[in-house]
Amino acid sequence: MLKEKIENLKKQFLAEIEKISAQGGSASGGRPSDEALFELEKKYTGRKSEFIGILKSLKDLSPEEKKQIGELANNTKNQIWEIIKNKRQEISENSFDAEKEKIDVTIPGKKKSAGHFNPISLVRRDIEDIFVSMGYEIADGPEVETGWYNFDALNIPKDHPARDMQDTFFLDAKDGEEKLSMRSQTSAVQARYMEKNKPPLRIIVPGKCYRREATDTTHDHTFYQFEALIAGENVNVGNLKFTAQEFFSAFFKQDVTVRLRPSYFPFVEPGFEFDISCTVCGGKGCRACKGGGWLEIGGAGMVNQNVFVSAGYPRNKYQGFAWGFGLERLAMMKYKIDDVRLFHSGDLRFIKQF
Ligand code: FA5
Repeated sequence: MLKEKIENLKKQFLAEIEKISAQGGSASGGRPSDEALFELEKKYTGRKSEFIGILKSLKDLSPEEKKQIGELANNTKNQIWEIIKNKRQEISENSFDAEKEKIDVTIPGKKKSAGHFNPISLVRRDIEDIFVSMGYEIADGPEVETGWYNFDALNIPKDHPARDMQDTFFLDAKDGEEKLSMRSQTSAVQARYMEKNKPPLRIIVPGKCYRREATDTTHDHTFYQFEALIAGENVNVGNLKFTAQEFFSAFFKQDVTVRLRPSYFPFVEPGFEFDISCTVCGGKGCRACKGGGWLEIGGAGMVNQNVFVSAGYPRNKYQGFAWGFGLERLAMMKYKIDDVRLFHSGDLRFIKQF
């Protein structure tokens, strides 16, 4: 009886595996699905299967029958497992489904977004290209600065009111140590560079500056300046004006006129506020220049002899000019941006426009 039951179960199993293989469809090459195989295995050899029930009932048989039927049951179970194992093997070896995996080459591809430069970097690179082509070197200095380089060497003594013109972020210091500050102007690099280099020299210093500002559309706590410094034996205000004019015309790709207005910076003598003709209206007067035709860019002047002396040069041997222009201000004009705070806001909607 048991013998027939086992043989019937085997026949039934073989019929079923044939059926689920056919259901896999011709595209599958007559292979059942993984799930169907799993179900079949459970049905025939799982803990609650009829087959296991038969094996359990062997204990009630005579030793002779137990041996005979037990052997048959075990062999049949192993055959079932072997068949299932082979089917699984076939599935994993032939899992490529041409129908499912065919590629439609006419579907438009997904565009990968490559990174791009922040407008500050674009402007900085433009500036560097123009000055390198004019024979200038690009210099650099630390953003955390000593009082000496940020102020003293620039002819701004300890209690001079000029220090108040630039509200500065100071870092904590241990007792007896100097309080360092975040550089408030790229002019701090002037003495650093001159200590190590003798005239004639021509440098620009594009870099970050920090000030404790009540921010508004034209003032941020973090911003870029680019300093220019030139020193030699025959340098005059005419050189300053000409160089600046050449630069701005190249930068804005249009004729730009510059205007110097007398102003005060302790590190230059004479000192100027530096304006350029409005790049939006060409100087006729518009909203961007508030009708005046001029835009203020930064400070400039002839290097004060005290600065040369601080850097170790002899007094009155050399002349030089220097300026410190706002880099964001140039970017704002070039790209028609109306709020300086956008540059460092981290707002991707803004940045992605460039
Ligand atoms: C200076 O910083 C001088 N060191 C410039 C200088 C250099 C004069 C060499 C003479 C010789 P001032 O504080 O005006 O000057 O700043 C120069 C320019 O930096 C400003 O005209 C403006 O374009 C930019 N700037 C200054 N403060 C800010 C700010 N908070 N946010 C954005 N731009 C600023």
